[in-house]
Amino acid sequence: MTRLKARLLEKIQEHRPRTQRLNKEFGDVVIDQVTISQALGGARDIHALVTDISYLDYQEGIRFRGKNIPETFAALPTAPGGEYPTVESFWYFLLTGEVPTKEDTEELVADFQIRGQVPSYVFDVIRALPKDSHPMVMLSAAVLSMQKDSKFAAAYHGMKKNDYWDPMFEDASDLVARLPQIAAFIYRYKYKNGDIIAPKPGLDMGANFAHMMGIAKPYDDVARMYFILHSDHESGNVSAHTTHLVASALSDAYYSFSAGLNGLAGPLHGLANQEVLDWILSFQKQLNGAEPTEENVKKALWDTLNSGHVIPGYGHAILRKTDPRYTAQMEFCQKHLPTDPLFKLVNMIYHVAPGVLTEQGKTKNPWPNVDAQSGVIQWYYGLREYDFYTVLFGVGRGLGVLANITWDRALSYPLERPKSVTTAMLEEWAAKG
Ligand code: AMX
Repeated sequence: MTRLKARLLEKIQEHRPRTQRLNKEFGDVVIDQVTISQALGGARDIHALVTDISYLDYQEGIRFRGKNIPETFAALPTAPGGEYPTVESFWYFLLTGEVPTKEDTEELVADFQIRGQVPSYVFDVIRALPKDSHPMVMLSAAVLSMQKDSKFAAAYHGMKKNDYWDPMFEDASDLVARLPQIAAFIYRYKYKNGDIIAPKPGLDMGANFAHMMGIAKPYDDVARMYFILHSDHESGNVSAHTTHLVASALSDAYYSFSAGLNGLAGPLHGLANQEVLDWILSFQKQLNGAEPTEENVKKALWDTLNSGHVIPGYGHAILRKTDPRYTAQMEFCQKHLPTDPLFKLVNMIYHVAPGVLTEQGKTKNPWPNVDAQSGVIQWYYGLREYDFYTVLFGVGRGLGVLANITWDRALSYPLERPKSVTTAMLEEWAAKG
């Protein structure tokens, strides 16, 4: 058993009595009420999910295991020769809530090299798809194709409920370790004439991803930062919730995460990073060589709103301020690409868009989310095929949602099954006031 798995088991054993006691002794305590608007409005903000892996505060933004983004980056061991933590150490942290030692991390990096070997049939599945399939289709199909080797599915009939977490952890770890190679394969297959770069033994996940993508330093740090920032945003967002919901039927990690990726591929969720770049490029095209100014940015934003579209990269279902994931990436840009014209334009949009959205008066949050800033960095380092950006989000999101479903099985969270009502029932309740 690896050090991570042994520590995770201790953590699970420590935690189980807390959940069991709450359920048994305090099960009737009311924690929320549901309004008609919430029932009709996408269950927005109903407190009905439990996760300890991350928590999203309306004002402050995300905390991973109690630490905000700067604290997370500062606490975890940095990769050799890099400025950001290894993704492996973050995986340990998400699963256990503890900062790993150097030995823990080294063992995990080595473990991921073994787990990370992608079966060759996965590449056959990707190649069998039409080449103009969206890269998210390729990623989701590749993940799903590995279901036949699920350790959870194989062990299910002979297992006790208390042991479900074990093969779920194994599947989750295998998946997390394989995602970067699958993503890099999709990129090089689709956009680089199939000139695939094999993984290099001995590198951590960020460095290996940069290597397989064929992008030089500091892209290893970009990858580490990107995967960590996109990992988790508590469990109610579409990709996390879908993964959790599907896993609640005791579907294994492959079925569950593939479903979560399909939700991430929606333009209101993870596809927004692609939409942001698309918006910026069509705006630049309209300028026809003229300099962007606050006036023409403002006009373009209003044109988007007036044509009935959303401004991608702005707004959030829960957050009510600038997303700290946006800020973390902006700080990276200020350090590494301060004079880049695209970064300057994104900054200009940041100065103008919140005012425009406030004036329009519809959105509850006029501030930028993670997707408003992320594409600029990728563009700068030469990754300009922006329909690939959501795949990067997906690799990162795997860390959070797969840690979550491992804990779902550890704590025996049951089948999820909220109750529907009819419109007539809502009308009856409305009449009663
Ligand atoms: N541009 C224009 N209108 C917006 C808007 C934006 N960026 N954000 C919200 N609105 C509108 C909504 O469409 C809604 O209009 P409606 O009443 O006509 O339906 C109204 O404002 C109220 O919405 P809200 O309560 O503020 O937001 P929400 O919880 O319904 O939706 C989100 C949240 C993210 C889907 C929305 O802000 C949006 O569409 N943003 C643009 C897409 C985007 O950036 N998505 C990425 C989010 C982060 C992520 O998951 N990766």
